[in-house]
Amino acid sequence: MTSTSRTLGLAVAQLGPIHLSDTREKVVGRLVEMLREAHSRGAQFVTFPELALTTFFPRYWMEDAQAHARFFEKSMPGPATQPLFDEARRLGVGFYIGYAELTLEGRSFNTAVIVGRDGSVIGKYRKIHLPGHADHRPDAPFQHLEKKYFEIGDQGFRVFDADGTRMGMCLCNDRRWPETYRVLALQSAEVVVLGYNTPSFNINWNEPAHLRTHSHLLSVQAGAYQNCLWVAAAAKCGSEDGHHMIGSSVIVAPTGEIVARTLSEEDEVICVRADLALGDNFREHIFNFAKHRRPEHYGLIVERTGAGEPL
Ligand code: ING
Repeated sequence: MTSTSRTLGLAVAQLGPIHLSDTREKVVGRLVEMLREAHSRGAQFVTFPELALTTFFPRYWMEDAQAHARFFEKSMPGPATQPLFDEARRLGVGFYIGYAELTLEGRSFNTAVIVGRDGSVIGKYRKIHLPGHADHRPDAPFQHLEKKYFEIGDQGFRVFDADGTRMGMCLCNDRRWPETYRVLALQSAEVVVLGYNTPSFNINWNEPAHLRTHSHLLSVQAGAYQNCLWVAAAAKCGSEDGHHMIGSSVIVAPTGEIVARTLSEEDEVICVRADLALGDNFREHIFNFAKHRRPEHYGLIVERTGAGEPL
């Protein structure tokens, strides 16, 4: 079947470090700069990182109220982020951005939104797979307190119409779980956008540093190939107040091939002209879900949370 070609100017805007001393206004200035560069290179959609407005604060122990006051957004857009929304609308570029959300009821989530080319918020996602711990571990070199600062997301994994592109989204650790991509692909997603903040060092065991990049790339490439998706993954990376996080932001095609990858651990834009019809060939043949999947044999995936005894 010859696919009709539909293309999307798809970009990732990787952020270098954000330090505790960096203001939101300064960070938003960096985001606007990268949005402009992406637009000048043909981007129609730009993917920013997870928690793109502040340092990765879950590495620090503090009272919830302190964290909420300093690192959370009460609205999106808000006063500090409005310039980004205004510039995106002026240029006619959609975007995804991750941030810490504090709701009017006082609930807290690790959140991302997809914004249309007209500057309107099209969809919201709240992180479901929260890694790390909730207790204080003073002997560890740093904390990973996403289970303390954020509630488990309550929006599910959903696909939105982003100016004609069927777009799903997720956040960071979600990209390591195959269920994430499959639930989005079963809703006919053709692109999945995600941001991540991935510490280079594992506080739980002496994991070789290179494996962090290996497992990141393996996860997004497998997710893309097995679900016929374009995947755009944006890092916030480099050394934030001495705490290093991996870069390797990538754009992956439905073939599973890396089409673009950042070279630095600084602010860096990568951009491709994504042929959305490329996924059609895979959906039509090897991963024709309707023709080949056998859910009657997959029951354990939703019946069990942890591993149990053989059937
Ligand atoms: N960060 C990391 C991530 O999933 C992590 C946490 C790293 C978990 C490596 C397991 C292995 O990329 C966030 N923010 O989820």
